[in-house]
Order: sequence, then C-alpha cells, then structure tokens
Amino acid sequence: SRIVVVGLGYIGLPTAAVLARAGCRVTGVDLDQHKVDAVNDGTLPFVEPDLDHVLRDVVAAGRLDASTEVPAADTYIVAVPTPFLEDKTADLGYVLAAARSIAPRLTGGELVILESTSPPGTTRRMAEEIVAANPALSLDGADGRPVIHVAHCPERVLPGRIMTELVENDRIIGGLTDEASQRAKELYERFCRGELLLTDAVTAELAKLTENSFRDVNIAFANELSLICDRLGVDVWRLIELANHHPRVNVLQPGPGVGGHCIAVDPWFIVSAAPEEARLIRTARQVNDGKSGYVVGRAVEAVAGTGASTVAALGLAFKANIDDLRESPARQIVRDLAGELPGCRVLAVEPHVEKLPADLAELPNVELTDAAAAVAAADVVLLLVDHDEFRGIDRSELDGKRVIDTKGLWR
Ligand code: SAJ
Repeated sequence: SRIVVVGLGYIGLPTAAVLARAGCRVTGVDLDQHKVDAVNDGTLPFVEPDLDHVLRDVVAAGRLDASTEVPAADTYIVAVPTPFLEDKTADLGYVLAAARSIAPRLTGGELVILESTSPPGTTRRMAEEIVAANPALSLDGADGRPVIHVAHCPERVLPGRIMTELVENDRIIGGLTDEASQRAKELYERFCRGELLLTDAVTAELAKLTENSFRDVNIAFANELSLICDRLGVDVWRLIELANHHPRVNVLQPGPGVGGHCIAVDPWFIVSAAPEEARLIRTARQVNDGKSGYVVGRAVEAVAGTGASTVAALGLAFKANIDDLRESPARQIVRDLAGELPGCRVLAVEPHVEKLPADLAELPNVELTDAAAAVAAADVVLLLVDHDEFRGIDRSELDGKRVIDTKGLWR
C-alpha cells in the first residue's frame, strides 16, 4: 500500500519522511523538478534540523521517492500552500489543482487528507472538486458510486522544530464523515505519539485558524499596551512583568509587528468567513500591522529631532534566531524608513544572512553591515529583532545615541 504526499515543502516533505521512517511506502509529488530531483538524491531542498539524515535513510532504503506525476495510492496527503490574496481571502488554487491531479487515480475507497491551513469549508470544496473531476466517484455512495474518504488534519508544527513536533504534538482530525476520521486516525497512529482528537472537517479547519488568531489577538493586546505606555511615559516591559505576576494573567510581548506566514495570515481567513462577527480578530490584525508604521514614525521623529544622518537597524528576520526574512515587519520597517528618509543612511544588520534581500538591495541608502560597525556609525539605533547576538552589544556603545528598542532587549 502506498501513500502519496502532494507538495514537498516545509510540511509535506518532513511528513513524507516521517511516514517512510515508520515503514510506509511513500511517494512525494511536486511540480518543481529541482525539488523532485533533490529528494530522489536524498538531499534536502531547504534547511530543517534533523530532516537531512532521515531523508537520506528512507530514500536509500527505497521507502521514499519523488515524482512530478501523481501515482495510484491508497492514501493521499495534500500539503500545498494556501497564500492569501490582495483582498485578504485565501487562494485555494493549489489545493484545487492538487485535487484535480489526484482525481483520475482514484477508484473508490481511498483516503484523501488536506493538511494545508485552510478557511472553513475548504475540505468539502476540495472533495467536491475531486468528484467533479472524476464523476464515477461519490462522497456518500449515491447511485451506488464508490465512495472516497476525505478529512482535514491541520499541521501545527513550528519551523525549526518540525521533526520533533510532527511526532510529539497532539493532532486534530476532522473527517467529512466518521469513517474518514477513523481512517485518518489509523494513518497518524503510525508515527504520531501525541493525542489524536477527532471532530468534523469545519471544526478542524477553524481550530487551526483559532490557534493562530488567539496568538495574534494576544500579541495585539501587548502592542496596544506599548502605544499606551509610550503616550503615558511608562516602561511597557516592566508593566507586563508586573501584571504577569497575577496568577490568571499572561500578557505576551510587544514588538515591531507580527510576521511569518501563519499568524499574520490565518486570522484573515476567519475574518473573510464571518466579516460582521470577527470584529476583534480583524482589529487585532490592524493593530499588529499598524505597529510597524508606528515604529517607522518614531524613527523618523528621532532622526528629525537629532539631525541624524545615519540609522542602525538591527535585525531583518521575522523573529529571533532564524534566517527567514519573508513577511517580516523588521524588513518592511527598514524599507519604509529608507524611503521616507532618502537623505539618511540606513545600516541594516542581519547576522543570519549574507546579502540584502532584493527589495532592500535596490535602495541606494540601505547597506548590510555588522552590528558593531552599524552601532558605532549611527546616531539613531533601532532594535527590530531580539537575536541572541544583539544581547551582547556593549551598552556603553549606545551612550549619547537615540535608541528605539522595539523588543525591550536592552532595558
Ligand atoms: N511575536 C510577538 N510577541 C510575542 C510572540 C510572538 O511579537 O509575544 C511575533 C514574532 O516576533 C513573530 C510572530 O509573532 O513575528 C509569529 O511568531 P511565533 O513564534 O508566534 O509563530 P510562528 O509564525 O513561527 O508559528 C506559528 C505557531 N502557532 C502558534 O504558536 C499558535 C506554530 O505552532 C504554527 O504551526 C505555525 O504558526 C503555523 O504554521 O501555523
């Protein structure tokens, strides 16, 4: 019996590797021939701790291979991107294309699982796309047509810890039918040591979105407090520390905004599904997005107030101690600041990358340098990411400079 994983990205490839390690015969499918070749060579097309040797072993053992074509199988797992569009709704194009590529291989009785983070109703939409593309099948056995089983099992792993969290985390399984849930549970039991929690597909879709929205709303609360504290002249970090001594209070940390591909995106899928009701969730998104513009404004003020000609911007990643610059508020702040202050030099520091991303490299007044040089040269120092490297900066180097510490690293 074979398992097909469609989409060999940050979720699909580790999932395929872990299933193969558990003894399953797995084929990974991706449109990108380079990725397919890399996997067949047993090499990793991206960085993720501990995945490289597992991949090498299962490919060498003949339990995992990759292809650009979907082969016949008993189980299909769809792990493709669900990016969001200009109007904040989800782009289901990759999910529906995956459904159409699987459909011709199905004869009835197969299990199809959607793992991609998706707006409510997507699992059913995907199932309908399959049945529309292969009308010999059905979702309910109508007219005696063979049934396919469809479920949503959202991934919840943290990049950098994927190989651990895939195995250890509890998992939500939401079938379109009870039988689909049961079949999916048997699959995840093969490698998942966490609890397997059964529900329906829409609840599973909403649960994943809820987890990330919960975090977004709570970060928005912290970011709003940081604005209130700036106005009132209070140290927000001390304030939160004090409030968190209450046994039932746990305020998160403010920052320059919220980045990444999940927390800054998923809440919009709830907002677009229920726009009138999702008032708090929408406002939280706006508060977090607005924080970056606020930081730019404060930096512009500091430059105007001091007549500065050089700003050091420490950090470009979307969070501490990673090299991922996508959807990063720090990167956006540097871009906007350089645009608003064309006469000012912006010295960007990001110890985890070797060169500036293209959108910053094309700006004439932005350059990449190291922390010591940037701090020494700058009149205004803007701390944007709490990388461990920045903790050690000699505080006396900051004397006489205007410091804007968005993460409270140097307080
Ligand atoms: N952030 C703050 N203040 C905080 C915590 C985080 O400003 O107190 C910011 C970070 O700097 C970053 C952003 O939030 O810009 C998101 O970082 P994160 O570490 O909270 O989360 P992600 O995006 O790396 O991963 C999240 C995780 N979800 C939850 O913790 C609820 C992960 O488990 C999910 O699997 C992942 O989203 C996903 O793929 O959905």
